[in-house]
Amino acid sequence: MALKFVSYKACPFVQRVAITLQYKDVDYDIEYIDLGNPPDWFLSISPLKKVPIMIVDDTVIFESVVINEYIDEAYPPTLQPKDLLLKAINRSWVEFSNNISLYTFQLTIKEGKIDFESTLEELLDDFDRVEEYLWAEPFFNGKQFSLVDASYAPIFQRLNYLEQIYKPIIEKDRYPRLTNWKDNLLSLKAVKESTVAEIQNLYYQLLWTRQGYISNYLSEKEYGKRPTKKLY
Ligand SMILES: N[C@@H](CCC(=O)N[C@@H](CS)C(=O)NCC(=O)O)C(=O)O
Repeated sequence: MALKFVSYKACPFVQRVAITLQYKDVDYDIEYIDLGNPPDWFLSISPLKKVPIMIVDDTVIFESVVINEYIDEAYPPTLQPKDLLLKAINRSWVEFSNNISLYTFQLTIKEGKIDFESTLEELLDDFDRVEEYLWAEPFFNGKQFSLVDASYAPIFQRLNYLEQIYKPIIEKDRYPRLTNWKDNLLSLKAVKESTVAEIQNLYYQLLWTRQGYISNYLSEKEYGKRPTKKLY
């Protein structure tokens, strides 16, 4: 089975699939595209015009959650719990991560301080829910790494980058279990090797390109004259 993974370097949805591939040590080819100027071949095969897509032999699958479940089942042993109810709960929290991922993205585009801070509050409220649920360590289900872990790690990585220019976001006093979980995930080899090496700089470049409120925490000296706002 040949896997061709179509990606964008800074995409958190791409990264959650890359983490699963890395963790399972699966062989794959990767092609990065420029989402600001997507190639025609990509537009013609990606139903939502979004990355990631995975081309399995000649078949295209899309949506990161679905791709991750496919990889998980096609390359055993599974990273999902055997117990059906626990597996459903895992899926629920993966779904919940999509919401958090959206807030994390919105933090990069909100223009004013008030909008930025209210998005941050919504994100923190979601993290309160996760903190209430978390019961295991080092990973979401305990010793066994899972697709839930793969889904949250890209979010934690980006928030970690934001914290380095802004101020603490996931504070240990409010989120003791979440903080441990985040640290355990960010130190994992499969997570570290799931992006291009220059991801942190690329992420800051993207903040600069998007020109949201948070870009005020980057300096013109380093990133050049303020550009016209773009998403990618
Ligand atoms: N629900 C999708 C979301 C994927 C997504 O939003 N990808 C972004 C890049 S991070 C994208 O391709 N955006 C292009 C566009 O919206 O035109 C998934 O989980 O795969």
